[in-house]
Amino acid sequence: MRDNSNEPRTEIDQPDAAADESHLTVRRRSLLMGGAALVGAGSMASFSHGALAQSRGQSVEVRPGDLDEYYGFGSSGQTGEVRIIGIPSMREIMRIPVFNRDSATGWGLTNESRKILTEGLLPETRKFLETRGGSFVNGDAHHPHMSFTDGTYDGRYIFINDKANCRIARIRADVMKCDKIIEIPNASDIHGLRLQKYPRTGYVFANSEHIIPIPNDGSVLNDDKTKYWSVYTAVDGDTMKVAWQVLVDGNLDNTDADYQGKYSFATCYNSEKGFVLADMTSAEQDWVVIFNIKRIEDAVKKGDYKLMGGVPVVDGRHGSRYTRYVPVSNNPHGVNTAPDGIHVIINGKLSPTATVLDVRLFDELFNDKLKPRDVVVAEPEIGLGPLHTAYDGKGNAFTTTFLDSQVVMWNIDKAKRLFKGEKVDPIIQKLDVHYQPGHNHTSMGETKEADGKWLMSLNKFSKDRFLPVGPLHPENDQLIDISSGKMSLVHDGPSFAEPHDICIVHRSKVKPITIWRRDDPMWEDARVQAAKDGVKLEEAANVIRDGNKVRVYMTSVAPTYSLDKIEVKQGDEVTITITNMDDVEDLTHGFTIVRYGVMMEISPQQTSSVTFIADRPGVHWYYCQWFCHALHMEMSGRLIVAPHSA
Ligand code: K7E
Ligand code: CUA
Ligand code: CA
Repeated sequence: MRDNSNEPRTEIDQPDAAADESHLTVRRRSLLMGGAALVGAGSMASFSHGALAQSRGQSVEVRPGDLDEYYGFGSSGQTGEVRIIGIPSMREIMRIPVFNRDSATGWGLTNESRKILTEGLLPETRKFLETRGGSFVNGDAHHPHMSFTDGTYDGRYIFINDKANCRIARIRADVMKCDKIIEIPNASDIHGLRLQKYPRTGYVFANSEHIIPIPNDGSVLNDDKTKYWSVYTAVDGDTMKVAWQVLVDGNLDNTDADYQGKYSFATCYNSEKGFVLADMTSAEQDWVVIFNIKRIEDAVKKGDYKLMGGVPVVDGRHGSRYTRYVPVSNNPHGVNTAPDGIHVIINGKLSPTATVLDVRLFDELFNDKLKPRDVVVAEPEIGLGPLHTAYDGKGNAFTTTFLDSQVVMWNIDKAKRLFKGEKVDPIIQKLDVHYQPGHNHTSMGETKEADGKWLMSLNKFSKDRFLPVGPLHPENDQLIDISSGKMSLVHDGPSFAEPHDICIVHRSKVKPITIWRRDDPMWEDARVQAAKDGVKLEEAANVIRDGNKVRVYMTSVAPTYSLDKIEVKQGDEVTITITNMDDVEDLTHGFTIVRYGVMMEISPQQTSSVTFIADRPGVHWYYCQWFCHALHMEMSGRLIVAPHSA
């Protein structure tokens, strides 16, 4: 049945209280709100008042004191951070600075964060940044994904790419802080990023989107496309080192992996190797490249690779044993593996179709028993501009159509039957979204535990959906209830530039700690230096002079620092290391030095440090910028910098 209605559902069903024990909080609420309130709620008007946004027993409302059922780990595009969104409330709970700078926490200023931001840079980049503050200050974060074990989220890490500066970052899910960032060699624009799902992550797969000369050292400056390449990268998620790369024909856009640990795949929109739009779209077809992980690993073991930029690069161009190229309609974009572990859907972008591959046929494809197009099992027409597909775990797919501004719900099995010639319509429903969606994502939908409850549509334009705020508009993240087997729009949420992708993780998978462990590796350098200085971080109140280097150690216990005065000389290189000895949940202190550009977070039991040149003489107050105590305003001290002449 086709349903082109744009309206949210208006009929209200009584919740199905017996359905799922694990979601009792939400369901009890629904029951409580049920009866009286909902009887009169069968109108559009009631729907737009969030309090009654209710459908088939799923409430979008999370009442005061209640918690969301899902974590959304969302990218922020050109903002360069990761955001944690509560779902279904759509409240932004936390921001995790990654590729950006952050004033609140001192990300990019503290020694701990500077180490993470710089240690994984390539030598030539480090040199380039020497006169630019040592690290990039921008990033373009697209694809956040939580690590997997056995096909589902395991709560260890979240990985994310930086398209702008070719990096991949890892976030620890126990403390929700970034702990590693590496730059990928031989690449331009690390874009698509997805993780090995089985047996575990394992590999972080990432695409170099734009073709470039390798090495890109100035020796090739012309338009000779035979000198320009893209590489597919597998990073070891445990060591955060490049395991191997594969040289491919064409370019690479998005990627995903299977549920068997055998294959990964990537879309190519520039098989033409064009340098301008007209050339990039000139071919009738581009392709999806399939990577045979086992064969590539064997090649690396046997030495069938070239060392380029310090990493092994396997030749995966046409004719290689390591890859297969499956032609699909011109300029595809997203590639998404279904939770059934069988189907992989390529989204057509320029073509109104989605192409469905069956991973069970890939063995025979690699043994040359099948031709590339033989692994295509359906190619339904979806609408204009299909970009990304999400799943409900019940055999249905949800594809965003950028040009139509819709999410299209369709049935994979029916699409296969149609492909075989049967007269069936795979389209179930088309829902207008506001406006121009990129990614969409379902709850647990990129795991084998897809639960078919919520769908988020990450829309690129918001136009008239929010109060006007000037020429720059927010994006619009919309929440759609899919629990009834139909889509109904339940929430609009503005977001700052620019969510591309989100993974929606059930809260049972994530177990963050609330107080740092004193033996955390994050401040290992501070620990080592303190030991050399004979200082105990936990009891510190020391100023140690070492030539023109001054190392200051103190603790914070609300509402005081262990030192209320620090005396140094103009020109000294000062390192201030503070350990927060409060071990009360939520008791974060800060440290800010006035007119010195110094500010950092020190959460319970954390050690943070910052190094700066004390080149401004005078009296400079330092204070705690994180409200911590009734006497928080008084939590301060003076940095006294004696001028050269004194
Ligand atoms: Cu479609 Cu970078 Cu995943 Cu944006 S990408 S939409
Ligand atoms: Cu310590 Cu505010
Ligand atoms: Ca093309």
